[in-house]
Amino acid sequence: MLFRDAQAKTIHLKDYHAPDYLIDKTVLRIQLKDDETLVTAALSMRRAQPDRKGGSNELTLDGQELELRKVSIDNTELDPANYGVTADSLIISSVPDVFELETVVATKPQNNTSLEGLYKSSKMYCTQCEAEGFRKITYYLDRPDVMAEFITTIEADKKRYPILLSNGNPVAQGELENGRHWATWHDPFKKPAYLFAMVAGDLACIEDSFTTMSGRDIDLRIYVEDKDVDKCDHAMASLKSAMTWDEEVYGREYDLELFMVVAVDDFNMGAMENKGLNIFNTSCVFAKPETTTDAGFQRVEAVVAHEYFHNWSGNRVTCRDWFQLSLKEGFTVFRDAEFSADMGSPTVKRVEDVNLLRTMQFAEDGGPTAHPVQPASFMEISNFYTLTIYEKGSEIVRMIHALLGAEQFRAGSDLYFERHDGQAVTIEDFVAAMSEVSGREFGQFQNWYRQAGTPRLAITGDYNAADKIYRLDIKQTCPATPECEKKAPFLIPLRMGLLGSEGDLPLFLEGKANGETELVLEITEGEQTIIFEQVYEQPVPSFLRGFSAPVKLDFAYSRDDLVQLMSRDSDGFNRWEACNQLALGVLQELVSAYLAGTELSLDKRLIEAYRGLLTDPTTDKAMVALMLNLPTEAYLSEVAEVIEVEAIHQARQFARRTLGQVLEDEFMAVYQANDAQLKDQPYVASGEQIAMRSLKNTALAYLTQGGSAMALEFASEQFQCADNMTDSSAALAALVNSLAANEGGMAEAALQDFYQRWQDEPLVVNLWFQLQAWCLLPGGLDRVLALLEHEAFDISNPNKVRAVIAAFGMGNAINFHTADGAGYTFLTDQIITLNKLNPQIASRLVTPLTKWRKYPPQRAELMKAQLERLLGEPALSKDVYEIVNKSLA
Ligand code: B3K
Ligand code: ZN
Repeated sequence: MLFRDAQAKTIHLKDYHAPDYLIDKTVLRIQLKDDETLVTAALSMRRAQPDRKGGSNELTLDGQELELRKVSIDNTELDPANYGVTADSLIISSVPDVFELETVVATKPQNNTSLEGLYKSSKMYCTQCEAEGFRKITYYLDRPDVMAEFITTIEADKKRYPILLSNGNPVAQGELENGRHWATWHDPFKKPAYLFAMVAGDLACIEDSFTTMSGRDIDLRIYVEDKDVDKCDHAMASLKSAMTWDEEVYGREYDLELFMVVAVDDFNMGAMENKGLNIFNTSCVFAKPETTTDAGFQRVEAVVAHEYFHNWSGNRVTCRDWFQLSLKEGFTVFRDAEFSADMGSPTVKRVEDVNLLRTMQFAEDGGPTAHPVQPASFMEISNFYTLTIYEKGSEIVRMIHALLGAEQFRAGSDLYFERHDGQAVTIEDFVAAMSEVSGREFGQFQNWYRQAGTPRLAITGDYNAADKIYRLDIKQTCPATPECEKKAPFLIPLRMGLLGSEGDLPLFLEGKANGETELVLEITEGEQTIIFEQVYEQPVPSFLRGFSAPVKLDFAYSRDDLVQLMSRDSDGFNRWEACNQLALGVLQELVSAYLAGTELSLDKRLIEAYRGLLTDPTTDKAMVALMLNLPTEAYLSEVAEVIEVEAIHQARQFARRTLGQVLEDEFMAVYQANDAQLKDQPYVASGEQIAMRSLKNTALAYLTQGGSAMALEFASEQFQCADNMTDSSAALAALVNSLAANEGGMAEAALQDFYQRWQDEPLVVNLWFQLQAWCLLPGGLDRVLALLEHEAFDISNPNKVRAVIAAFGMGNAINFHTADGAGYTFLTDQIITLNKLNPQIASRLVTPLTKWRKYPPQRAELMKAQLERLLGEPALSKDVYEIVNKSLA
């Protein structure tokens, strides 16, 4: 048999055509053995349009890295003359209209380091098939619009693999000779191959049950290694909350008798929504106060919910092709965000999501890998599990929700699920359902799906006191992106209000009396003027409330306006945003001063605003903690024309230090008050406690940055006495980033202590790796090189790669972007190693280099040279090739 490398070719949405053949039923027998795994696939197939005249009878099945042992049609083995095998297909020259195809292939999951298809994670077998991994298990029509009923039998050694799982319901099991056993599973819901899953291992399980709204009892099981059973309660509780929420908010009930989650150590992303058998990265299942931070608890809740919600938005109604990926991902992210908002604080959740979007997705949208939410082409679909598909996709669904209102949106979602249940559909089908229930036309709105780039709204306001008129001139633009030079205007829902001295003013749009204090303007033109009448005082406008559209907005606020909005806007998100804008302006001013070589001085208005936050007991603690977080270096880089790494870093550090010093008493008081209050209560990951811990640890970070000796004592005492990982890791991070604590040996001692204590908990060791990779003190690359040599580091485990290599490349600019380019060479070395082991992970690591054009010439050249070095690598995976190639184009 001949193996060639699969060709890197571009696939276009416009070339989509429906499948020529369909698979009604897929019967799999998977025999797991130490040397090789045999997969027998019996597929009941038929021609999709039997009446169509002409056309060939040739059948092409997808398959990669498979060793074909046998192929037969209707029980007759085929002569090799009648089929051919390439690196990524099996071609049978002629097949009947209706037939049974049987193939037997051998694979070696024990050598599969790509973590795609069937592979081993520690001692267990597991699978990851989305998007195109099933073709590494057997020859198949591996595309989401081919949906089949699956019957799966797994056979393995009983002692080492007592648990055998697949999608659907268990139907039979039995013993075999030589200590082997088997189990058969049946999934009655037709599904694409990407939702297939199987697991074999020695697993313990925690069990619970859920009664659905129609009174059906569902068995819930979480399978983990025996040592981890004490870490699953939060995931189980989250699952039950998600099931209840989806019934209440979307009227969606679970459909099988059993819902299973399996946690594995080695996983390329967070989790996977396989029908009835979700497979999770342990990092998104395990949660225990001693080992998991508050952020970890929240992530588990969100990811468990996200995967569960896919049962409807993704599984029951799936994607026609991978250009429609955001159909399921954007919608499901929107669903999980609303769920998390309902479980905790909606404003906090919104601020967190908008921060991610504006920092990471806007950067993606402005760089060489920018792509529309419905891309027009791709080379490797794994590269399209992006912030654009997920986060911007969710923002688009949120805008539809805003335009329709909750009730019509629900009617639209009901229609969508009902009309397309059991089908593989498109983004247009989703929008059509929303359009139909509302009578709204979505023509222009769909530009959001088809055009990449972040639109910009430039607004000027003019108040005419004599006529009591406030006039807004709004201009929208969108920069060119690789796929499109000139953009058609977007429909931008701009939720807004006008703030007067006594609060929100009633709004009277020209010609229309309404008097509401908030409205959603629909911006549809390149240039648009809005006139408000009966405005009796000069207002301060509050735009984009709740961040009503994923755009950049320019309005020349004075710092005093921002201080006003920060304390008085009726919209919680915009109160945070005003603080964020105030801090951003101050930091940008410091960056300019640093570049000009002038002395840095911090605007008193920011200091006073922060003092107000720290001393006002009425402001929500979670909000205070959020507002005290200065815009990150990553965000400052995103909004900069040219990224001046050192200036950005020094400006921000200066602000942190100064605030820590000037407000030492206030930070101290906040630290002590919250610490004392928390000490009286047992740990719970509740919104209230999370806010207190976050506020207290933010205060601690400012204090240690400010150089307070007392703060180091607090940090050290907190590190030793904490009963939860949030406090313990925050204290450790404060020590690790403190020059004084490093010089005194305190930081090193704490690091050793921490490792000794947690070395048997891989996820905690990852936190330990990450906070060292993030350490901002000089010498970052040497520290990271040492971490790679550490006994606990393992480059074949994606979580470890993320904790060390990605954390350094994406979260430690000052150490990564040293002027000699050593960080770039280091990252490229790692990408080259990973390109062979795990192309998906390798490709993600290229991200920081893709932004090379935004850096000053010297650094840009060094980054570019490393991209060119990658391009010259022999045997570059499609994954890495596509990103590097686009970055250099
Ligand atoms: N659908 C999966 C992601 C699969 C990624 C494949 N490379 C997880 C999720 O979004 O729910
Ligand atoms: Zn998803």
